[in-house]
Amino acid sequence: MGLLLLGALASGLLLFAAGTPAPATAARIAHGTTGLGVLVLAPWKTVVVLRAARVHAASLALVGLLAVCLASGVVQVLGGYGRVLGVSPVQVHVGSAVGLVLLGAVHVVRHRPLRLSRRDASRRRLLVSGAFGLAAATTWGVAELVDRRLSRGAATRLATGSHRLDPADVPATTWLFDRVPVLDPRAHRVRVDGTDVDLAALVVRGGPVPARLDCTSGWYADATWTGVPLAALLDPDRRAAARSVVVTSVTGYRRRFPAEEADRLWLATAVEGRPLTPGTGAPVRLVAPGRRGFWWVKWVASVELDDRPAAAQPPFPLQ
Ligand SMILES: Nc1nc2c(c(=O)[nH]1)N[C@H]1C(S)=C(S)[C@@H](COP(=O)(O)O)O[C@H]1N2
Ligand SMILES: [Mo]
Repeated sequence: MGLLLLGALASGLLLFAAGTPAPATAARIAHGTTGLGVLVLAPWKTVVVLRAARVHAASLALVGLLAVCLASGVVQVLGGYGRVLGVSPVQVHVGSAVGLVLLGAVHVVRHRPLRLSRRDASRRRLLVSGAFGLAAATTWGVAELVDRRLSRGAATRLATGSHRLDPADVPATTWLFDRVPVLDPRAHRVRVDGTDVDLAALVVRGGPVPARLDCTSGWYADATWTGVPLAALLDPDRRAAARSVVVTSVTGYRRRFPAEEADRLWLATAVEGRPLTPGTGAPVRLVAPGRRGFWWVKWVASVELDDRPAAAQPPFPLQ
């Protein structure tokens, strides 16, 4: 059970980071398989917990969080995208998973994990575990096929698991704690490698950029943005000498990209022919096709070249 939970956690993190179909598919198969394994073992584990001589509050919380986490995962897959009281199933799923990680750490410290004995590693045990894994993977595959045949859900689901939304229905989304600022488009300047660029200059140079915004909260939308590639705004020699390019919002939210990606990143001022709204990043936001939504920095204040590698940042934003 512990190994399955660790597997589900690791594959869930990979699925959250994946922006392109191949890694997303691999992560989704692993997440679906380990998740199903946990789902099957959970009732049995719950009985073990409740039968214990002394039931700790922490154990009950663990069981409860696991139930919420599993249920919200199933709802995300089968139920399509929707929000209840402003939260989506994936947000509940990830929130309860974070809670599980914290409580799980306490649990491991309290009850020193049982040492793996010779018996645990016996051939028979390994065969049984292998067969269980195979059965979980097969069940996941069959469930996926059935869902694809029967429901409208799977047909519009991406490799990352996100459900399709019309660009007009996209909710203004922030990562964790960021707030929507309201900026004056005429006064706004973007500092690009030390030089101020005003909005009119960006609007004039903007071209159409069809791109898919795939948010980790469970939806995606295809839309055509109007934008200028970062590469067109940067000096080629300075860009060639830099290792990363950092895009920072007026709010302080920022993401760092490899410098050579600058021709695949756009500063956008409009979407579907209309200027951006405050919620969607007005007056200017980043469009980063092939990267998950949290890379698409809104309310861009600056674009800076830097010597540090693109990996010199937390894998997910903290703001
Ligand atoms: N400054 C800033 N930019 C941000 C975020 C944020 O919290 N702050 N959230 C990101 C996330 S998680 C997503 S999915 C997209 C959402 O863009 P939208 O609101 O236009 O749909 O913006 C990204 N850009
Ligand atoms: Mo997002």
